[in-house]
Amino acid sequence: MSEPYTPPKVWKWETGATGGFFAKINRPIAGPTHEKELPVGKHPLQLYSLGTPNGAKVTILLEELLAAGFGGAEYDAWLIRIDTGDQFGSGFVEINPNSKIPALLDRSMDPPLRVFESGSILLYLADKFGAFVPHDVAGRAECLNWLFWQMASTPILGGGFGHFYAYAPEKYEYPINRYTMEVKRQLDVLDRQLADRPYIAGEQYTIADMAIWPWYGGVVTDRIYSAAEFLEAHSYTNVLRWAHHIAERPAVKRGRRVNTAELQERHDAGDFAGVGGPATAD
Ligand SMILES: N[C@@H](CCC(=O)N[C@@H](CS)C(=O)NCC(=O)O)C(=O)O
Repeated sequence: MSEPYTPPKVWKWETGATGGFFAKINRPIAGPTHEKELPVGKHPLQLYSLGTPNGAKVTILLEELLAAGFGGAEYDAWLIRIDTGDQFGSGFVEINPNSKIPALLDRSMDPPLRVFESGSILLYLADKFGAFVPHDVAGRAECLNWLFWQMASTPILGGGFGHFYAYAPEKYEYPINRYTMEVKRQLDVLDRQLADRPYIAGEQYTIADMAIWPWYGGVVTDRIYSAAEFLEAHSYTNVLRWAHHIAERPAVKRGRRVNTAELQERHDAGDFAGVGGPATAD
């Protein structure tokens, strides 16, 4: 157990007090810190993002849409460096008052439409192109059940477990135990769901898979948090089978690379050439 802490009557912001990896960007107030216009490219869809699991959800969907023949899904993806505070620039805050990637601007309409929150962006794009979300009422409801499950559950995985297991300046037993318990329960929820269906929402690959895979697929295949052994990831056999299967999709391979160190910006399919191999059609 760490030292007991008695909270003061009123919490005060002391820079650096939260410690850890995010100490220099965390702050208790919203709004912009500086003036900065966002760049605009040639396509109607402008994405401002970073290649984290939340960012990858959207670039995977955009690459899947393009692979499925929806040319209107062509997009410019601009890098938002959250470690240096790009998310607090005035232009970014205008399209996402919550200052978090990913954020999308659809310039195919006048005035341009802003979309923020990764789940909202996935649903917006899936509806816009009529793809990767089932058309029947029951199928759509099940897909959205799991999309919203991801949005609600993952803060426990990332902000809870991932923070205390991987990023906190010291290891504390209490939060690690608390969040490990819940993350293992979530992995078991997924494992049971995937026991008798190939994809999260049933027979069809949907935005629910695209939302869940970067996080939970990342944990079981040890891409994020280096916690696969700690969590006994090998025991979630259905999640592992699903995670490996989705990882093989060419659009997923492309989407994962966007806004990372190897491909900081993406403006057309040609940008993938020479980055982990050419951009092939699915
Ligand atoms: N619920 C949001 C979460 C987005 C989020 O947490 N983004 C992180 C990177 S993965 C971010 O931009 N962090 C910057 C910050 O907190 O200042 C979503 O799904 O879009």
